[in-house]
Amino acid sequence: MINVENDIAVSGDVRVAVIGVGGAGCRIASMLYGKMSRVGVIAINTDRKALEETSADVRLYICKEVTKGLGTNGDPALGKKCAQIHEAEITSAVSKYDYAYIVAGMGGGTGSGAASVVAELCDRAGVKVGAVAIMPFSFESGRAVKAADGFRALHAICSDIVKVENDKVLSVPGIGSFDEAMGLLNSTIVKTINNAVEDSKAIVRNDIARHMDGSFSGSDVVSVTPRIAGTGKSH
Ligand SMILES: Nc1nc2c(ncn2[C@@H]2O[C@H](COP(=O)(O)OP(=O)(O)OP(=O)(O)O)[C@@H](O)[C@H]2O)c(=O)[nH]1
Ligand SMILES: [Mg+2]
Repeated sequence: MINVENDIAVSGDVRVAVIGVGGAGCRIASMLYGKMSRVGVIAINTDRKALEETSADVRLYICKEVTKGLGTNGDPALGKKCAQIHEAEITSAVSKYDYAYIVAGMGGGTGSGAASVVAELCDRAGVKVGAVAIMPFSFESGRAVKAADGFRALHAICSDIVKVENDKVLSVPGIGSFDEAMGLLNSTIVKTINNAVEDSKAIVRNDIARHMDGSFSGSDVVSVTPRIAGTGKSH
């Protein structure tokens, strides 16, 4: 067995990006910005104002021609089209990384439609890609089917995907307000991504190691199921 830590010193740092797509994704991206060492934050949105309020290393506005800067108003086909129109910029932003972690809310238009396009562009650029998909509350009417479709499209590209069910927070005892519920959800998602990023670094290291030594048997990225009250992962 070779020493992975020594090899990474030779191979250089693993470059990881977190990519927030849509309103929820960009909110989480902002929360992570500046909090993780040597991790790039990319924010992608169809909503110009929300994007301007997002903290990130790179902010990609998609796209004036189609949405007039106001988001997709819940239309995943529009979200998908906007990401496709901006394919070149997205590819250029992601391609300097080894691993990207996409975070997006499902059930609206931008996250549901654009996240899988972003994942595919990462994949095509040779960037390993994982995702956190935030599923809507069941009381948000008309979102379940769009969310399920968006999740399926994303999962088709990312085997490494964490599904966060917003609904789960409703059964956490002692939550007094909606803001408190969102705060708990978002801080849990931030911790989950932090853990995932660390895992990703290890996984990419393992991959590098595997290329360098055929006997190395590092496992590939696994499919994970979230536990909303913690940051642990069950396989
Ligand atoms: N946990 C969490 N969920 C959120 C947050 N904001 C939105 N969501 C969830 O994510 C789903 C999608 O919402 P957005 O991310 O705002 O939608 P979008 O991708 O910007 O789509 P459009 O605005 O329709 O173009 C919502 O139905 C909510 O359930 C957030 O800050 N935290
Ligand atoms: Mg939006």
